[in-house]
Parts: sequence; C-alpha cells; structure tokens
Amino acid sequence: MADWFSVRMRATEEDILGDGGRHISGCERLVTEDRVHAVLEQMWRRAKSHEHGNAHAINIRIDAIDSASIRRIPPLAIESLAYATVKEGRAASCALLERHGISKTAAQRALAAIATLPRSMRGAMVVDAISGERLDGLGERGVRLSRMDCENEENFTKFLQNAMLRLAIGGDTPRAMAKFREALVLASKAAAAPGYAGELCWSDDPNYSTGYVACGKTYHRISPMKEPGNPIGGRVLFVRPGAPLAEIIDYWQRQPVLVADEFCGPS
Ligand code: PML
Repeated sequence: MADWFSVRMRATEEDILGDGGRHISGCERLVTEDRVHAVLEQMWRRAKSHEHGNAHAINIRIDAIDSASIRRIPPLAIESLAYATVKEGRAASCALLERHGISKTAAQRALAAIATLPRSMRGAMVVDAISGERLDGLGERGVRLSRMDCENEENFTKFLQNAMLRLAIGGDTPRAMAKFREALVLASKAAAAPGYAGELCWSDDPNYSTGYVACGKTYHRISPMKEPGNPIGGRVLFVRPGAPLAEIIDYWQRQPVLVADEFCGPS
C-alpha cells in the first residue's frame, strides 16, 4: 500500500497589523510519496506568483497519513450555468440553495457575508441553513478544509476535461482548471459530512469571477459571481439545524479523503 502525505501551504503578506498577516494563498493536497516533491514545487510557484501580492511568509506542512484512515468518496456531479450579470448569477445561486432546503434568509445572509468581507479568509464560514446564523465562531480564520485530493490525478483530470467538453466550458486556462479541480475536490469532501446542507463560494482572485453552489449532490459552476477586478471572495458551508457541529468540523479539518478513482469515469 502506497504511503500518503498531506501537504498544506499557506502564504501570507507581511504582518504589519500584528494579526498574522493578510492571507495571500493556500493549497491542500494529499499525495503519495513519489509526488510530494512535484507538489511542493507547484505550491512554491503558486505562493510566489499570486495576484494578491508578494508572500512574506510561506508555511508548508507535511504530515504522513495512515492509508487505512483514508475515506474514499464520489465526486459531486458537475453542472454549469452562465448569466449576463453578477446580479443574475447571485440570484440564481440563491434560488438553487432555496430549492435544496436552505432558507432564503440564510442564502441571502451568506451572499452578503461573502460580498462584505473586509479581506480574504483562510477558511469557510459555517452557517445554519435555516437561520443564517454563523456557527463556527472562528472569526477571520474560519474552517479550513484539509487532507483531501483525488485518488488518481490522470483520470480525475480526464473526468474534469470531459465535463468541460460536455458543458461547453471553453477557453479555460491551466490556472482556471486548477481552481475548478481544487474546488470540486473540496466541495465533494464538504458534501460528505453528516448534517451538511450546501455550499456557496466564489474566488478572491480578482481575475476570476466564476463561483459555485454545491447542493443536491451537484457542483453548479456559476458565472459571473462577482465583477472582474474585485478581490473579495469566500466560502460558506451550510449545515442543518442541530447538526453535530464539532463532529462535522473535525471531519472537514482532519479526516483524510480521496475522491475515488472508481467514480471518475466519463462525467
Ligand atoms: C477558490 O478560489 O477557492 C474558489 C474557486 C472557485 C472555482 C469555481 C470553478 O471554476 O469551478
């Protein structure tokens, strides 16, 4: 059995305000030993060339993972929706969430919470799917999902490329492909938690206006979710009222998860 390693990167700007420094970029991988070196190199390049600025500190942490502890899950199904304006994209996101048991109040509060963030968060806000109250109490840090990846990089890439062809998502750059890939892995892991209700997310990358809503076992890629040039993005994870919050957060942060190869046939 191959040995697996969780590799995590977090890059921050200089800590001028004494609060740990502004988050610039992060990355989470779970790979076999033979791929650790290549992943470290990708992380280094990403941290050094981010549109949010120059990284002052780059933290990389590697943890050995017991392969018997890894849980294998299916990826979410993929759909794509395109609109003429941000207003329409956000309205469609709300409608989708509402159709999957998230109240209008919670959906609208989540949209407003992301849109009015003063700066990027490291992790996600966890929100009650009915009241819209934020539950994690983790402030600007939020809940960072960790220890996740696809089981077979080559097949997963083909799976994503097939989905892009099927949905006529054209012209995407390698950077956009990487964002889509990472977001789908994260959203699939998030969705496999007990008490999970859905997710709303868009990127803080000023040049990337596509976001997504995950609900009903589907990743709905939606564009545009923000105006070009806007550096504010974020992620809200909705949980059902009374869901076991500590257990869910522990699963999101610590449980090693792979999107299993057996589910990554033609999408
Ligand atoms: C992020 O940067 O964390 C959000 C990425 C959103 C990706 C949307 C997509 O391209 O499917």
